[in-house]
Amino acid sequence: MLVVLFDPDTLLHQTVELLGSKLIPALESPKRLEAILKSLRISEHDVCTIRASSGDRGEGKARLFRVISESHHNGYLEHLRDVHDEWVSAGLIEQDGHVMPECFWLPTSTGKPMRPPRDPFARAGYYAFDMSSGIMSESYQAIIASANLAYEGTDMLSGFSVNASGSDVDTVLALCRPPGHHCDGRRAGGYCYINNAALAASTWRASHSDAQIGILDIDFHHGNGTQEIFYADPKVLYVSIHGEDEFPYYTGAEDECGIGAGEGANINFPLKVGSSVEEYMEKLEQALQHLLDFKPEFLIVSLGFDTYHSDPLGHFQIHTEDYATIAETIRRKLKDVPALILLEGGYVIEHLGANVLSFLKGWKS
Ligand code: Q9C
Ligand code: ZN
Repeated sequence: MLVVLFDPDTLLHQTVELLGSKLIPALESPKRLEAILKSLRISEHDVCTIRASSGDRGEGKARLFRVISESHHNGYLEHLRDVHDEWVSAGLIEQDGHVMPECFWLPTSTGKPMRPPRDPFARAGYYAFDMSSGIMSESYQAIIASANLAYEGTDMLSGFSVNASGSDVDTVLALCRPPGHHCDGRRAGGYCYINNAALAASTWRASHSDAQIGILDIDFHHGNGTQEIFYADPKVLYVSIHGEDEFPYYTGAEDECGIGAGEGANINFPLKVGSSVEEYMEKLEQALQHLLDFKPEFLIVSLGFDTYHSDPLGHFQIHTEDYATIAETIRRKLKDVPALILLEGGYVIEHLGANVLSFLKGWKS
């Protein structure tokens, strides 16, 4: 059985980004989720609404934060929570303003370690790597709601058993926003603030120690954050198919294979801009073979619809019906592996709903 998870608090985050030299409303907007929800409702697909912000204030929340802390720095999490208020108190912005970085941390020859500046204005550039990760008054609430969907979704799946003695939920689609795969645990970027995939992996491990976990990242962009977090980890296989030389520009090459004990557990498939669905499917088959050989007991799919042919931030020749083929191919190859599907990017609002429905149809076929 497949469950779709949604938290209305994820709609609260709405910020700006730098495009060229203009500050514009971020393409990663609440309208994306509204479009997806509308399509799901029209097709009478059940959507399960859960709220990070209600009820469970005690042990559940504490557990969520414990798991988030495994892959995210405490100073960074405090920054996400506090920086907007600090900027308002310092008179840098009004309540309805947006925190944006000015100067980023950069490596120097001094040998001095990275250290967060005390000044909250300066600090924005220490905890971010680009200007697509603004912070407004309700960002933090949405960021936690988004992360909580990954956390709760993983919990729902951890009771799954193939021989029907446990739960029959074998797939969860978590309608996360903001997305997660560009966040490396100490820097926001590419619309991402908490790495939802890393959080899901930590959540799974809390009840299945030593588990082999597979991550398939099929957002158009390379998931630099997820790669970074698991780069030395032999128990997590990260496999990504993404646009070559595209954002985030500095990662995603084929020769990035992992390090130390994690060598071999990181596989990148950069694909030329403008690639056809045939070229895409060829890479997908290879990616899935690697995942199958790894024998994961839990699969995380970072799913972006910015591979869509007319996406403003992506450049593959993929159409609505292709998402069914992609989903069916993943499911056929990795059947019986409980799967958490996390929404990442995808910016053509008018077609997002249809693309999600197509993916779900293929997954269930
Ligand atoms: N500023 C995801 O798809 N930069 N992130 C775009 C205009 C950010 C994409 C260029 C692209 C981020 C999750
Ligand atoms: Zn993307």
